[in-house]
Amino acid sequence: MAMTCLCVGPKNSGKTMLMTSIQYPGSVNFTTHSVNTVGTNIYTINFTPVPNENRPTRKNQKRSITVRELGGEMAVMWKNYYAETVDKIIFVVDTSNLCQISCAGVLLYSILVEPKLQKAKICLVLTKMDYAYRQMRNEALLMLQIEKLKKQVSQDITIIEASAITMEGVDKIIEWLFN
Ligand SMILES: Nc1nc2c(ncn2[C@@H]2O[C@H](COP(=O)(O)OP(=O)(O)OP(=O)(O)O)[C@@H](O)[C@H]2O)c(=O)[nH]1
Ligand SMILES: [Mg+2]
Repeated sequence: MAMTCLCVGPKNSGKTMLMTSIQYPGSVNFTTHSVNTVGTNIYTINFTPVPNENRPTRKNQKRSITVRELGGEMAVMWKNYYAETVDKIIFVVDTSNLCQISCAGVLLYSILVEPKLQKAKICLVLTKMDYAYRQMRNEALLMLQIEKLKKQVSQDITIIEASAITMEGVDKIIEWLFN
């Protein structure tokens, strides 16, 4: 069965920019504008395995994954996309938005307790790390109450720092997607 991957997070947290920079490397820079996602966006992420003698590529290895972004504007409707078939969730948090981080933690918690999403793997992306006034990883994780949250939920949570502008973390997100 095809893998389903969702990309969620508060409005303006940077989902569209991040997914666009992953889909089309080099297409996003500091002059790029984005519009709020009304409804959902679909991204096709391709994976080109680097030839490696020690790690032969498997014949049936997935080369392309589709990710569906759910706009922050329609958070009340995200539930319609939750299903047992969702195996990966990218949750995007804006580290430059101090006011939004704690709310993002509550939003993340509400996803993690969703009965249909108990088997999903979670990638928590701390984005906009290119901003000088961002929260650092540890402060952001503290505000999100990650340690407390991890004790209460069953899912595997991978934390990646990223930026759509500098492409920091993009490789790690792709690796996580295809693993
Ligand atoms: N400096 C910087 N700005 C970013 C980055 N990612 C997004 N932005 C800016 O943040 C704003 C919102 O980005 P979007 O990617 O549209 O946010 P979104 O999460 O898709 O928002 P919704 O679709 O409304 O849920 C835009 O003005 C972007 O220019 C980043 O990595 N660095
Ligand atoms: Mg968007």
